[in-house]
Order: sequence, then structure tokens, then C-alpha cells
Amino acid sequence: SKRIPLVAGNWKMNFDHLEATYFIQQFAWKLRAIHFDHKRCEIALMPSFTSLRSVQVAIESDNLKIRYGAQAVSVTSQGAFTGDVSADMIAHLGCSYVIVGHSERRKYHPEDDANIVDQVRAVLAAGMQPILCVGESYEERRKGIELDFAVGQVRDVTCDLSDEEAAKLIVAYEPVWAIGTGMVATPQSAQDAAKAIRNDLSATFGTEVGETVRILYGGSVSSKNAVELIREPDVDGFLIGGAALKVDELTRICKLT
Ligand code: G2H
Repeated sequence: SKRIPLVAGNWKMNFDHLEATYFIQQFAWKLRAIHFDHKRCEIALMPSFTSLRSVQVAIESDNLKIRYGAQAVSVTSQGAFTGDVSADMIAHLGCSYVIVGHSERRKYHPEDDANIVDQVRAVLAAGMQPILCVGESYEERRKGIELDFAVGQVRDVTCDLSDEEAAKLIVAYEPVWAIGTGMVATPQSAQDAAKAIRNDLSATFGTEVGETVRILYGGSVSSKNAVELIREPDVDGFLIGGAALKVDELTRICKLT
């Protein structure tokens, strides 16, 4: 396809800013050693807010072609919202992406659809791209309604977007039962979900948008299972948690993607 694959590392609440800097130095060294072709596959890292500035400095000072972003964002632009971080603050650190609606955010904070819609809008308005996370729990999978569920989640959040806005989306299909569990979706079920989401985006926003939006798979991705997953035509890369905390493992996944 014409879509450039994306390998995005979601560091979650790991690495302080010194560890983040060290990781990037090691990672850059590994990527150079394998002559990694950044035109073939895009790489992005999502550290904690507290590491974003250090990540920016490490990447810019070494002229690395690695993008980065945040893991969540406030829905408001400024003001009396103690503890929140605005989209502009994130954008002004050179971020390209913000993860929106990760299942851990939906669970622990909790973020509902209305909040997620507003986060998507805030990210787009600040000139960045949202990586919108969707995916069914074990309960929906057991009932056999996982495709409708994931498609419905995307639809609920994107229905008011313009075609131009929708074209900037990145979707991460992350079945909740596969997150951090070691249980990975089969390549076929990842493909089925990605295809169903893409078809629905095409139906709503036109095929050009549907064919532009990158759809990632996430949930216990490793260098072992990534080989088969990336062969699927509608899987355009990965959102990686645990495996993105290990330099060698992340380098292997980038190499095979
Ligand atoms: C899913 C994924 C990254 P892990 O949350 O978003 O994490 O690869 O550890 O399952």
C-alpha cells in the first residue's frame, strides 16, 4: 500500500527523563548500525510528559529521524485545570502525535467518548495527529461482536470530524484482552479488525481517507509475532508497550516492519 508503516512505542509510566535520554542514545546507535531506512518505516516514541523535553533535545541534537508524542492530553486549552497539560504545550515541544483513548486511560481515569472526541479535536487543532485507540474486551470477543464494537468505537469518536480532519487520524486497534498479557491477536483477526475499521472510514469519509488512515495493531506485540502481523495488508504498523522498553527488541521490530 501507499501508507508508510509506523512503529510507535508507548512507554506508559516508565523511564524518567535520564533513562529516556539514555534509551534514545542506545536506540539511535542500533538503528545506525543496521542502516535503518527511515523513509521505509516511521518510528515514534511516546514518553511521559516529564521526559518530552529531554526526548526532544536528544532527538534534535543528534538529528535523529525519530518522531515523538504524548500519551494523553487535556481537552481544554488553558486555565485552572490543575495537573493537566494542553495540546499547545505538547505541540510546542515538537511532538507529532498524541495517543488518545488508550484502554488504560479509559479504565483508570476514566475517559469516556465525549472526552475522547474533545482530545482528538484538541490534538488536531494544535497541528498534531491523534493515535486513537480502540478495541474490544474479552467479553465482546466471547460474544463474537468484536468487529462491530471496534468499528463503533471509531465511529462514535470520529462522526463529527471533517474529511480533512479524519485523514489525519491514526487508529490503533488494541484488543483489551491482549494488552500486556502476552496474548496476541492472530494476524487474521488483526487484519479483520483493521479492514472493518478502514471500510467504515471509507464509507463515512470516502475511500481516499480510508486508504490514507494508518491502522496499527497493539497488544503484546513482540519481534516474534510482529513478523506475521505486518504481512497483513491493512495492518500499517504497531503500537508497542512492553517491547518498546527494550532497545534490541524495539530495533528488531522496526527492522522487520
Ligand atoms: C497495548 C500495548 C501498547 P503492550 O497497551 O499500547 O502494550 O504491548 O505491553 O501490550
